[in-house]
Amino acid sequence: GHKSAVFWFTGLSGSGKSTLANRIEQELYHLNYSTYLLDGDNVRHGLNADLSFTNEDRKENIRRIGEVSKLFVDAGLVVLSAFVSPFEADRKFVRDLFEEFEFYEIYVECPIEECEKRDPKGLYKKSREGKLNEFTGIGAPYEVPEYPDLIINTMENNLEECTTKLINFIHEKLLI
Ligand code: GGZ
Repeated sequence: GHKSAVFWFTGLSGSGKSTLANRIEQELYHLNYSTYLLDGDNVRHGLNADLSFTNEDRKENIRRIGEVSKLFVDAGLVVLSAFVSPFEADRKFVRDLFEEFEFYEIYVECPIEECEKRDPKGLYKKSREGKLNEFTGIGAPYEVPEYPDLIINTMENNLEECTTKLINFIHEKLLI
């Protein structure tokens, strides 16, 4: 067996959270870690299908994901959670569910101009056209983490560089 912990990715839509988390999951698999990846694609369509993007629903979204992450940590897994999680208070709530060496906040940093250029789902465009209310970074806030455990800048570093940096960090933390 190995240690279990949560690596919590926070950042704007289009910053690269899910891409990085998926890539990291592959790497950890090859290193023989048992992992589980939580992101909007498998949570917001199922467990949290009843939640919208109001501040209250985002808070509840993050609370439930935190509790699910805790169950998976109890089950012995390395959990990768990739959610915008825009509010410091909600991220703090999740952190407080865990022991000090079980939770690591990773800020996936990318200027909003770059995220908007990438716009993989056309959501920034939709938001600019007034067809999507409360979109994070435009009609809704994103609170930059004050004390993240790691910052990964996906504009200044390519996917390989980000992956190497993350794997080194995760590997180190799983040895503590
Ligand atoms: C932010 C939204 C919104 C609004 C739909 N605001 O780039 P994506 O598409 O794949 O990631 C975003 C995802 C955010 O869901 P989370 O559960 O991570 O958000 S939170 O932590 O704030 O609860 C985006 C899409 O859903 N999306 N509407 N209004 N992102």
